[in-house]
Amino acid sequence: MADTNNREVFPTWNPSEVEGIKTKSNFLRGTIEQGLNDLATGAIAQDDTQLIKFHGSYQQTDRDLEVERKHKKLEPLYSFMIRVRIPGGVATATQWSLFDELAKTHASNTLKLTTRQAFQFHGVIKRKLKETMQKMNESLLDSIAACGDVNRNVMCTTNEGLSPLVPAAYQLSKEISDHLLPKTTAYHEIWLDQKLLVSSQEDEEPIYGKTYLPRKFKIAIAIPPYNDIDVFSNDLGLIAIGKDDKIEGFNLSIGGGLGMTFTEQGTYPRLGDIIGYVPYDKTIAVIEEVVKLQRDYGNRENRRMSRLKYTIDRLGPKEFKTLLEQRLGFVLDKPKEFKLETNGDVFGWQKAQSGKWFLGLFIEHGRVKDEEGYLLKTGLRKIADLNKCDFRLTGNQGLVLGEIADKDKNEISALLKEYNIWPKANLSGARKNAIACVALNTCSLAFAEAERYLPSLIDKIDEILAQSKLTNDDILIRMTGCPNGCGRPYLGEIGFVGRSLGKYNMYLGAGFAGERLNTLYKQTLSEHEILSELKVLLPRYAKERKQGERFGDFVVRVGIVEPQREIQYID
Ligand code: SRM
Ligand code: SF4
Repeated sequence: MADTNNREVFPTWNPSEVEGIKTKSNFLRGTIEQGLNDLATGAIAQDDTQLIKFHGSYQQTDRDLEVERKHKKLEPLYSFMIRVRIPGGVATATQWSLFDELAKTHASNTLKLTTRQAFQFHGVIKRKLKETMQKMNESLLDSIAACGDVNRNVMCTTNEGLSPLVPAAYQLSKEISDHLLPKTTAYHEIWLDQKLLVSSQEDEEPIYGKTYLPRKFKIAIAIPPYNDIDVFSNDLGLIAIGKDDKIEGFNLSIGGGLGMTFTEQGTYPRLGDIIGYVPYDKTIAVIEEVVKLQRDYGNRENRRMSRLKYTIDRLGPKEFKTLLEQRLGFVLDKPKEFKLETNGDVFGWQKAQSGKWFLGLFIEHGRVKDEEGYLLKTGLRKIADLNKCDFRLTGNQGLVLGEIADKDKNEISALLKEYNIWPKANLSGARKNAIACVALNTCSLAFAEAERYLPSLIDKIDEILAQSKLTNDDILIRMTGCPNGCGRPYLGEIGFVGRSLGKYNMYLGAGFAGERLNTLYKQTLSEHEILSELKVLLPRYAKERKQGERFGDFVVRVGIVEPQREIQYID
């Protein structure tokens, strides 16, 4: 069958290499276990580097040392990143303390809070990988399906100070995560030494099947007016509709995804389309069917074209919706009205309906570490060791201390002050809202710096902002080291995407609430060129903006960039 452009809508795929690896992996086992015991190399077998992702880990190299080690004829300095599965990003104080310790003893002595509310350990050497996994599991958190071609960490606003709907949404995020967890026992066998009573061939994956999904799958829950989890950048987004503390249902968005490849025509960032409203009790059934449609119709040949967004655009959004409704056996209701106002974090103290306090903190690009004059990691550890709050990761690489009783507020505040964590003076609106992906030196796909560079660029941008009296204005700046979009740069009012070392494409004009993508403005700019552009754009914004107008809306209104389409509704 072909669509109106004569493209095959239901082609027969010539399976990619990764599909082959999954097929013969015996439900994600491969030879990972044997590879861990091979001490002649710091690496694991090539095929297993694909499989280990499903277990929440990536094999990486220290890219700073690439040239030097090659010169010395040494193999690259291999290590592993571990990503923890933690729906809604909520960790107990005990878990934080343990992770802090594990980072010190088994990893690079930093914790990375990711853009999907997860923890990452970097720099775990092969010899310590299993032990790290085991210790992490002792804290009752695991890394199953934190990466790989399955449903990833389910995101959800978890700052209870913002809305009484948060507890119900958080509960659902855990249920979705559990429901879509792979059923293979490979993880428990390999990492936790739990041998099976039955043969491993008995494994079954009722939702995913033997070859899992064609590609990663992402789900997030937004609670209007907050969109701090960027709901439209997810394969499947749920926008909560509720009353008091009860969620009645969700508007359903499908087909979001930000990754693209410079050299691959036909790849693009895309925001999800809203296709209807789902009552609360049918939510998991609907999610499962969307996942299964992607399983059955997703591209298994070209991994760069295999996310749900491409499946939907190939089939047609309306046709996809019809297929979904046929499988569900009912028609989706019309979407309900909602309004999103911001995709940034809310900082400072908020009191929840429960009477407990929640405090939004700024953690620059989610990197928890100690450095001279700023002992962030030590300070947060001291707070965790009190065991008087929990730790909630945000979708903007930030942190919320939660569930603080009135009686404990002063003690926690005193520690935050002692370690200069909160209140934090001299934070511009641009710095507070900035996101940067990991990039160098661990990410194998990075063309340019992001996390290690953006703070110094913002120092310079801050000077321009100060001259235009914009220091306190919230402006969303997002930077990534490549076009894959991990820091959601296409949703920045100003987005920087790495092209090569020191050079970035600059994007402008995303909506402040994550409802409109930005547009490519200039290509391969150096720092000097970026600052020259901003020296014109920011003063002009200060002078010509309308009352309350956001920077992203301004650059679109005055014609500096063409607007991208806003989110669409599919009838
Ligand atoms: Fe990402 C691949 C880091 C959120 C799109 N991402 C990677 C890898 C694993 C590189 C690799 O494949 O070798 C990066 C590891 C770097 C490192 O050293 O830690 C990486 N992604 C991250 C994190 C840690 C960025 C951060 O600084 O916070 C985020 C971890 C999220 C999590 O906890 O699960 C992260 N990645 C995202 C997001 C944002 C989101 O999900 O909200 C996106 C864009 C949304 C989307 O998926 O479309 C994103 N990552 C990608 C892609 C492009 C996927 C695509 O469809 O084209 C890749 C490359 C790939 O999958 O082949 C990628
Ligand atoms: Fe790596 Fe690119 Fe993702 Fe940044 S956006 S973490 S450079 S894959």
